[in-house]
Amino acid sequence: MITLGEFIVDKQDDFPEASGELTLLLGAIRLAAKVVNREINKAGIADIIGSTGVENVQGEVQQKMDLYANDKFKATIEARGEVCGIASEEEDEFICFDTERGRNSKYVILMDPLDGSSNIDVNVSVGTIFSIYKRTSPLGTPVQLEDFLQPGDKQVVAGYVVYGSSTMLVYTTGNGVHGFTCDPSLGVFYLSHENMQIPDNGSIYSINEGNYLKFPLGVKKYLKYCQEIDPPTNRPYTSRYIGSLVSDFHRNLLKGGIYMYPSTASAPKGKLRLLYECNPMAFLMEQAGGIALDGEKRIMEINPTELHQRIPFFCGSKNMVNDARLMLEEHGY
Ligand code: AHM
Ligand code: MG
Repeated sequence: MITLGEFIVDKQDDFPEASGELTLLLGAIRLAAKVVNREINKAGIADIIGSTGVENVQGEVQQKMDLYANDKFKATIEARGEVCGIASEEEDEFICFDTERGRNSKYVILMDPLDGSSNIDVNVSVGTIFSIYKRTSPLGTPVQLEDFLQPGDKQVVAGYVVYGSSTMLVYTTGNGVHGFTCDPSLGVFYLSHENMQIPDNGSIYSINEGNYLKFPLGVKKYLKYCQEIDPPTNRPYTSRYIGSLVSDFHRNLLKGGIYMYPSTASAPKGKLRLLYECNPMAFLMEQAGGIALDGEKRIMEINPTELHQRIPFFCGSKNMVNDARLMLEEHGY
């Protein structure tokens, strides 16, 4: 059995200029994930369920666990000192680690510390999503906004942790997607899913169908296509939607499927965040042989303009996303 730590060290040579910083950074993420996991498992008996009553910059009410996860990841990553700054879905602005060590670190990290957190109250899986880039500003200076506003194609590492019936950490460095399952008795992540590949065809579609009337015509047409009876193409597809991106993504990655969060009449840019959610998931999806689009363009080619930018998101099995793309192109999205 190979542990996550052993695997990361073993793969360090994938980076020509590897100096061990990424290895330490992934180690920090692994540690914070274990701490957050321990806390999530106590939901119901510890006072961590429910909202804080405080809204984040995007006008969403923060859950107690959102803040806990945000603080743990921030503190653990800062303590390891391998990044010059961090941007989080839970923070209004990016955080600059303006110390000698921080200024001389070459990476930035962006994260959604606890995605789908309202699901905790009802004992449903949630996740952490992270994305690492090399800074573009000079070493030795404080991190700048531009360091965080890079297209997804520049990601060095992306991954997620799913706190589910078992806890898994899945990541890519651009050499395939690898999944590790935590043995709770030892607190060790073991390699359980090497080189994950999404099937080219699937039979699951995942979308919040309650918004149907607010969807663009192309999305409505594609949903009707998913529901048509046509056994040779596996249709009707099965509808599966947890409302927890990491869990929905993880299931579709393993089984084959399409995940959609389109624009709606009331949210013209959709709901998901380009930097904290869509880019890391797009990197993982492409590495697993799938596709991730905003409806038309590759997610990872989009030049971000702001930290909390939202974008419509369509991702999953190659043939399913291509079918959707044709309908969006023809009828609008
Ligand atoms: P969050 O980052 O505030 O938790 O919101 C993101 C979540 C995703 O996990 C999930 O896919 C989506 O919101 C569900 O939204 P909706 O309830 O509109 O379907
Ligand atoms: Mg989120």
